[in-house]
Amino acid sequence: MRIQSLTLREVHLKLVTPFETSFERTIERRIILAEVQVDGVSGWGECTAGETPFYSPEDTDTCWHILKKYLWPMLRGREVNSAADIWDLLDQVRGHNMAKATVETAVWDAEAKLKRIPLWKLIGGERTEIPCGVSIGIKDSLDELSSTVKKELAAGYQRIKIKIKPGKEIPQLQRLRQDFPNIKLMVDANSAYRLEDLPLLKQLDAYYLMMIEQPLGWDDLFGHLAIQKQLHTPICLDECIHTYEQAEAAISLGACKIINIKLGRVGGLLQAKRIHDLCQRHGVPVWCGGMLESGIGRAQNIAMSTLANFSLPGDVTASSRYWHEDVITPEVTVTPQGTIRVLDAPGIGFAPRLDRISSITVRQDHLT
Ligand code: OSB
Ligand code: MG
Repeated sequence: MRIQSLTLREVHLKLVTPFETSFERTIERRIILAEVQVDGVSGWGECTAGETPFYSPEDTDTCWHILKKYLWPMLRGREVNSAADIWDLLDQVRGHNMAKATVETAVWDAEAKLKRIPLWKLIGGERTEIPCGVSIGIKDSLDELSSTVKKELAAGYQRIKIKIKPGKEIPQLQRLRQDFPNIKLMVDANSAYRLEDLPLLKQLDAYYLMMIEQPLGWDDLFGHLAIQKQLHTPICLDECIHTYEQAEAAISLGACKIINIKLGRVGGLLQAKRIHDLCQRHGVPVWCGGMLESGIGRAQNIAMSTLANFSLPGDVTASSRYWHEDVITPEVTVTPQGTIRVLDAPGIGFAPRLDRISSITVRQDHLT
């Protein structure tokens, strides 16, 4: 396969509902879409970096810069046997996993299209239906939180995750357990707590949560180990896991019992699969995290979620929860049972809507 060109487009998309985490409130996304030309076929990938470096070190602009200045020159005109070769070609660049995943996932889509098979089959996926949960942002009032949970449960979603931060956890959990005693419930702190908050984190054990996601610092494996020893509730790591080696360290130290895998954060599908396989060997379940993706990233997430050890409901949900109009056709929909049925069309299986994409593109670069 010969890598012929890369088109980067920055698109702006306004969320249907603003999304608030412990670190910021997002109203509009600035997303880079990558279209790579391989042997005359287009493959599509999405950059999952945020608008700020407040979740992880990359942002939309660092990704554009790294892709254009360093990653593309390492790939331009190259002959590869598979998208599995891309990661090693980019080895000289340290970190910048979200920038790397943008182009790597696009080459996977192109390879699957060239082979006329769905991407999920190309990577060895097994599930034809994937379980879905929702991630609910921090709300101003308990009534608003409770009614949002009620609406998502009615839509069929199998588990509820709420974002928390100091002072916005105990009253929220008390209310939700009062209104919904038996649902599958979990929390995500996005690194809002410190080791000294252990007494408070211990109180969370009373709400029989499936897991507590990333309570401590984004690079603090040792702290998570210290609190996991003191908690009954499993810790799930998100921000801490950027590499296979970090996943290995987290598992062997006992810093977590569950891992959230995000394609961008780990550098693409090859690394995601390696971490998935490692977790599977150690009996650590994984699930697919979300980054408020447009349809392209969502489709990539669906393909990854078909791997066997994605046994817990992920944060991959219907297009309409995020966008008035998505950039793909068909849009992603969820069954009344809270699952997404995997498509059998070649590649990511959802077609980019070029007219819609060009109408929301604010900058574009065609690299050859
Ligand atoms: O920590 O999982 C996270 C969104 C932005 C940044 C970080 C996270 C999230 C989410 C949203 O939880 C998940 C989704 O895409 O619905
Ligand atoms: Mg998270």
